[in-house]
Order: sequence, then structure tokens, then C-alpha cells
Amino acid sequence: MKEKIQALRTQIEQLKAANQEELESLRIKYLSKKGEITELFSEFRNVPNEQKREIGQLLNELKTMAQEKINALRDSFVQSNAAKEETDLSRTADPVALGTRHPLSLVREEIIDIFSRIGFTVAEGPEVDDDWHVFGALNFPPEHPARDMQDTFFVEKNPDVMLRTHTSSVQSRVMTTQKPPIRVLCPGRVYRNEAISARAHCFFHQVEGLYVDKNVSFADLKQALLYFAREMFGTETQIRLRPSYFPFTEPSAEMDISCNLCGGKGCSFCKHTGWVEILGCGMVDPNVLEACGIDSHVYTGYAFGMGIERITNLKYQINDLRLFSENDVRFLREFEHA
Ligand code: 2NL
Repeated sequence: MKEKIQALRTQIEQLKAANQEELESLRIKYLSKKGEITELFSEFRNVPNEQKREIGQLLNELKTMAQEKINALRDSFVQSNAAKEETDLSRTADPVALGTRHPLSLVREEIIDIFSRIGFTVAEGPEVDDDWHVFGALNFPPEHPARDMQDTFFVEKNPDVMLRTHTSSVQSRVMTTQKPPIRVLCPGRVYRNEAISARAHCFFHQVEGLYVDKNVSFADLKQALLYFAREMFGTETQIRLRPSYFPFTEPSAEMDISCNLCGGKGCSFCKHTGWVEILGCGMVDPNVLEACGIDSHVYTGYAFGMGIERITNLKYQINDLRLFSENDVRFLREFEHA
């Protein structure tokens, strides 16, 4: 009898139950009417009288101990359920580490925002395009160096399929499919076959603008660009236009803004000239309008193009183009609150 009690004690001490059902079957096994402990109690009759006192005490202890064990196991279930139910839904969520917007995206959106306020809408087009949209429609002569393998990436060496070298290919598509008035802004990635360095990359980003209507003049161009420069770089910003050349515009100009670091006094950033170049522009060449099916005797237009990297460098004083495509999070995090 003593051994039986001792064996049961050890068993019960080690009891485990994974759920309420398992616990209930344990209770039945030991404590129900036909349970093992109850059986021992009925065997108690046969215990010799001189041992009754000792064995009776051991039996009672065993029963209490078994009940306590079962209760303790039951409590642990109730507690873990309670822990689940007590999830505080009003608690502030654990902070999730958010990514940041790429500086080129921030500046692209800002440029779009500024021009959208004077009526420009965004147009987009393919990065892989044909010779006509990239060069043909835009007054590039057949022997123009941009059409050379050295400057342009061709797809599978097919001279008619290439990565666009400027987003003007989007404007040539817009001009052939829409009637004036046309007022579009074309942001996008462009590709040039160049060795990668701090100042050049094989791809970069552009925003080009195009406005075609009756009576569009160079004065309209100048005023739109002055407005842009002041919105982008501050109300004190001055602009100046220098004559230049592009195949698709005539006349053409490059625009400088007063250096936004020294305010035009002269510093190492503007090479002590007080001016920094930010974009190219001009009046759309009549050949371009005609190639796209627009009557150049009725309509005129202006166009401009700028590198988003260039504008971003000026705005945030970045001096290495490679930073934009290396995705070093230490660099990207700097624009968290920009
Ligand atoms: C630059 C200069 C420029 C244009 C882009 C353009 C497009 C059409 C017709 C005429 Cl469809 N012009 N675009 C005009 C002048 C300059 O870009 O330095 N870009 C980074």
C-alpha cells in the first residue's frame, strides 16, 4: 500500500496537461469514483489496524495533493486565456521603421507640383523607344553623334530600338497624338552610354516641359522659367539666359540661376561667377512641329529640359551622382524630413 501511494505521488507531481480535455481525463483517472486514488481508499479496509493511522494520513495527503495539482493546472489555463483576452487594443502600436522617399523622387514631385500650378499635366512614355520618336521627329540629322553607339544604348544592336537619351521622345508622341493646345511635363529616366563617375552616370532623370499653342512666345518661356526658379530656389532667385544650341529648339538657351549658396556674391560652388546652370530651353523648332503633324504657321511652342540630379545637387549640395543609385541608407535617411 505504501509503495502504491508513493508511486502515485511521483506520477502526480509530474502531471502535465496541454488543454482542458487532457486535464479532465487526468482528473477522471485519479479522482473520479473509479479513479486510482478512490480505489486506494476502498482498499483501506484491508489495511491492518496498527497501520491504519499512518496509511490513512498518507492517503489523505495524496488526495489533497492530487486535487491541488489538478487545480493548479486548471488555473494556468485560465490565466493564459485571460492574458489573451486582456490585450489592450487602445495601446500605441510598436513603432514600425518606415522607409524614406528618395531625394530624386522628392525633387521630381516638387518640380511637377510647381508646373502643375501653371497648367502643366504629366505625360509618360516608354524607356525603350524607336529612332523616330527619340531622334527623327526631333530634328536630329541622320549623322548626328547622339545616334552613335558611343552615346546611345541600342537594344540587341538594332539601330531602330534604343533606350531613350532624353524624355523628348514622350513629347514627340504627345504631339503626334494630341492637338494643341499642349502643355505637358515629362519626367522620367534616360540613358546615355557613358562611364560612371562622380559627374556622369549611364542613366539619370529628366523633366522636360512642352507648351504648344497659338502665339506662344519666348517671353512666355522666360516668365514660366522665372516663376519655376523662384518657387524652387526662393523668391530672391535671379535668372539669366545664355544663347545655346539644341537640335530641337531654335532659338535655344541655357538658363542660370543666381548661386543659391552665396546669393550671387561668388563662392567655390559657383566657381566665383555668382551663377549656376540649371536647364536648357528654347522655342520648338518648326521642323519638329511639322514632323509631328502640327502646322508651324499656326502654332508655336516652347520647351525646356532639366536633369533632376542637377536640381537635387543644387538644392541639397550633393556632389557625387553615384550616391543617387547606391542606395546607402545613411544617405537616404538624410532626406527623412525633407
Ligand atoms: C537639357 C536640355 C532640353 C528640350 C529639352 C524639347 C522637346 C521637344 C521639342 C523641343 Cl519635343 N524641345 N526639349 C528643349 C530644350 C532643352 O533639354 O539640358 N536637358 C537636361
